[in-house]
Amino acid sequence: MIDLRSDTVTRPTPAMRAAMANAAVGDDAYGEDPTVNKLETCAAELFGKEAAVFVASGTLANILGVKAHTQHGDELLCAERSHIADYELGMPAWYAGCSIRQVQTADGILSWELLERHIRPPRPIFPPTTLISIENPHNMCGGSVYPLQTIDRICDEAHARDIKVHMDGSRIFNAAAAMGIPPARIARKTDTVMFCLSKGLGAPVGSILIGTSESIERARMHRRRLGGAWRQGGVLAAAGLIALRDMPQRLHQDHVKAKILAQGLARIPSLSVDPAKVVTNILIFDIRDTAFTAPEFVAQLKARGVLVSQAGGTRIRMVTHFDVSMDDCIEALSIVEEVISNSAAHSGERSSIDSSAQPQPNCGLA
Ligand code: TLP
Repeated sequence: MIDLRSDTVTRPTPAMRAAMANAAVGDDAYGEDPTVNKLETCAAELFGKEAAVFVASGTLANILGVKAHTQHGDELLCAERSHIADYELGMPAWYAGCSIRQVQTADGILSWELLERHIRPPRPIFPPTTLISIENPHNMCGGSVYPLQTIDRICDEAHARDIKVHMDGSRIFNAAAAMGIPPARIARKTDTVMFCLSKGLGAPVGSILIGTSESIERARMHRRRLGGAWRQGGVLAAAGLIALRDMPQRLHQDHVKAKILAQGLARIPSLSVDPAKVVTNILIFDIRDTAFTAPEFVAQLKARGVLVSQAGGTRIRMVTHFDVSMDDCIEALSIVEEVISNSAAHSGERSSIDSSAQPQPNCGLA
């Protein structure tokens, strides 16, 4: 199978497995796991911030970020189709008691001008806007990346109004690779930033939330409340340290693969994708001009050994990573081409695969 569903499917490298086997560990609930401590210190230093906390998932890192900055009854702003709003089971509402206002954007990129009109003035009838969440890169908008000045301006204007800024930097190392700058520069003015070790960086488990000592203390308390405190978490943190050491410098290779895929797909007449917009490892294309529904298309590819995911409506997502080679991508392209030309040859006939009867590899995205 050529697995382009997500970079979450990457498996730990031999160096990670060796580090896990040999990790020095202790009870992290007592603050005594040396490897977890090392990973947290390393991540805080890497981002030039005071403190960091290692957690099980990006979803947990995001809700701890929200909880670090908000009170029940507050409102947070984010771009439409943000992960925090669409794919985290309503955690900001469920756990933090916050409503979410999603702001319409082109390509998932917020600007201060777009945000400003959604910020509630302080009146006794409005939920106070206390947090802005920036997803960078923006997953469901094809891995789009924020210009630095846009982030800096959002942070400056928000801070002037006592509003905090959290960055869902699940793939911030991809943004950094695309821009050729350190991730610390991207998140310099944000109050908290989280990133995932378990996506393009290849670690088996884990994400990190970074911020001030005070906000991270608050996050630690809520992590424990949610059952997320580690014991000998060093076994996992050891892989995270290798991920930070070995993987950021190879991410541009995944971006080249995504670009080549996008350029190939753009040459197939009934598919819509703009290769110029593919700057990281995610690409989303539209099959609305083909004979297929998204579940049918996904099933056709799966039957020929290519896994992709649905991204809503007639949109399909592919994500490149180190477990798919350039040759895999070229093969995936020719399989897509074959599926499309077969459907054109048999137009009128619907797919012979009963997609409703098959489990859909859509990662819950549609
Ligand atoms: N994204 C996953 C799926 O959940 C959709 C994927 O395959 O892309 N923020 C962003 C921007 C994400 O893309 C994800 C995961 C998360 C947060 C949550 O991370 P996890 O899955 O570790 O909870």
